[in-house]
Amino acid sequence: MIPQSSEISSLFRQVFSVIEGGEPVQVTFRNNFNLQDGFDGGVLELSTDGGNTFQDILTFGSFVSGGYHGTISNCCGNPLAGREAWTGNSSGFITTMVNLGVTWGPNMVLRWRMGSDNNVSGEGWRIDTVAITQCHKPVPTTPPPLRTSRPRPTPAPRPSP
Ligand SMILES: [Ca+2]
Repeated sequence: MIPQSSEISSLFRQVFSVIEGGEPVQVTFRNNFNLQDGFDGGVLELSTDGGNTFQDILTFGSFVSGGYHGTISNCCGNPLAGREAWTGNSSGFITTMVNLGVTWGPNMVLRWRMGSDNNVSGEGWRIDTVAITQCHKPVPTTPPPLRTSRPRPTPAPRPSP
């Protein structure tokens, strides 16, 4: 059977408490895809309005590792045509890490979205071990005072009774 062009997506909503004034968020996940190279592909998108609209993750930030490495062809009806995506074969799980460049908000939703064209299928796309990391901003600290006391002599061992 030849598949019709289609898309499928998974949503990931906030499942952790937000650090007010924290550093921008980093998203890491295990990424395994075997999709028709250049014709079928997957992207990661972010919504900042509770899932009403989504934009590609690269609108907000950049990949640290395991980023997109191909462009989806305009030829055959893929809804992601013309976009950078994960396409082809990752040859097993790779680690993808994204610096979002924005702090996480209560209306943010991540979406893994796969689009295929109207012919030739691949094995598919697997996502695992999603982690969203946000750090506190570093707090300025005053250096500890220098130690001025002299080191104590090592006590002599006591004779046992
Ligand atoms: Ca295809």
